[in-house]
Amino acid sequence: MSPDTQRSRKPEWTPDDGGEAFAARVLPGVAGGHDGLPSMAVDADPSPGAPAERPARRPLSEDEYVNGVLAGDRAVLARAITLIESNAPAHLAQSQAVLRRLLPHSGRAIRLGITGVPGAGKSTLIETLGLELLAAGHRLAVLAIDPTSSLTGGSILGDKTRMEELSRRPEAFIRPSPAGGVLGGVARKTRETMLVCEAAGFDVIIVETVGAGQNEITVRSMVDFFLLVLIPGAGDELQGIKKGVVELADAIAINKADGDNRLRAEAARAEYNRALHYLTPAGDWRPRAYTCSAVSGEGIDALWQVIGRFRERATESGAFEARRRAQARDWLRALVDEGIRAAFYDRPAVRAALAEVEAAVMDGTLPATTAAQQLLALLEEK
Ligand SMILES: Nc1nc2c(ncn2[C@@H]2O[C@H](COP(=O)(O)OP(=O)(O)OP(=O)(O)O)[C@@H](O)[C@H]2O)c(=O)[nH]1
Ligand SMILES: [Mg+2]
Repeated sequence: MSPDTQRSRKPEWTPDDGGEAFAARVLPGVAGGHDGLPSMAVDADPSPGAPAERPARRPLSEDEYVNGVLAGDRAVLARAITLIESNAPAHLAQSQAVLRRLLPHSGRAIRLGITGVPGAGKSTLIETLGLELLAAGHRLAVLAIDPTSSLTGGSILGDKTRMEELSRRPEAFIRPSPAGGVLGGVARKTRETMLVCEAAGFDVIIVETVGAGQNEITVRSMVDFFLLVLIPGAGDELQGIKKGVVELADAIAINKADGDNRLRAEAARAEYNRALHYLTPAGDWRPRAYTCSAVSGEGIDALWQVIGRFRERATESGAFEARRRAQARDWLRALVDEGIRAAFYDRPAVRAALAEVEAAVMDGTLPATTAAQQLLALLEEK
């Protein structure tokens, strides 16, 4: 395989007639071999070079997906995620059937969301924390939502190199979420991927997202604990952090608290603690700011302990389960909303009238409220 095709290739499961219905491309992980072992990067089929032993494109049956995932078979897990990521209607039916059977086996992991501006050190922090977690016997899945990759083309690969050691470990699974398509699509795929990873036995799931507006809210809606990673010495404005995002956080990590940065990190921590103090906590959990260094590892263990305390307390109070139940309900409603909207705009009568009504509103000849009423009245039409 040439280096180029190795960098980005269609998922191995892609059917020949799948065309561009597949938003995802599979990137291989960091090449293995440093220790003489094959690469453990597993979002790609581990045997792409061995078609003789394993027919590469044989579609898997529903049973094969379910049993493979439950057995923790990484190749099947990767293919199940590829199935979930497919935008083809036929694949949706199969992925939903698989998911339905896996659902009873999901839910046992702690789900962490990690957000922060580009370069805050999220991936480095995940690498450091992740290696500690593996040492403690956990199994970790990292799902990276990368909204910028369709523009830069390289961010995901960068992420994988920053989680270099983690991506080589068999107890870890790193999977970039496809950036293409609508946000709702990313949300569905990430959420369902998370469930499948849980069914495969991963007991810690981390969703990494770049702080860029809507993403945080989407990730917040699918995780138990939301960690905001900031760096010292930059104001909120500079860090591109929307005011509301601080309010979503269950904890703030001031990263890069090392070398010359230590004092500034301490000052930032104090400042954020003051800010957090004025926010009304949602339950009995009071978010606080901490300093850490993803590079030296200082403070990372303490962060994990904070997460552990949160889980313990929220489980005891029932808030943990209540949050998950509310998330599931909200997700259902969001899907229904999306479906209604799509069905509405798809109606022939709406399609016929829309441009003209919109033009009238833009020209200022028709009030928007009246226009909306006119369009919605088309729902009555057969
Ligand atoms: N000094 C210092 N540098 C760090 C620390 N954590 C990360 N870095 C460096 O900061 C840069 C960005 O780190 P990443 O982990 O890639 O940051 P990120 O938030 O994942 O970035 P994106 O995924 O691009 O949004 C890298 O050069 C890291 O080596 C830290 O604790 N201390
Ligand atoms: Mg990153």
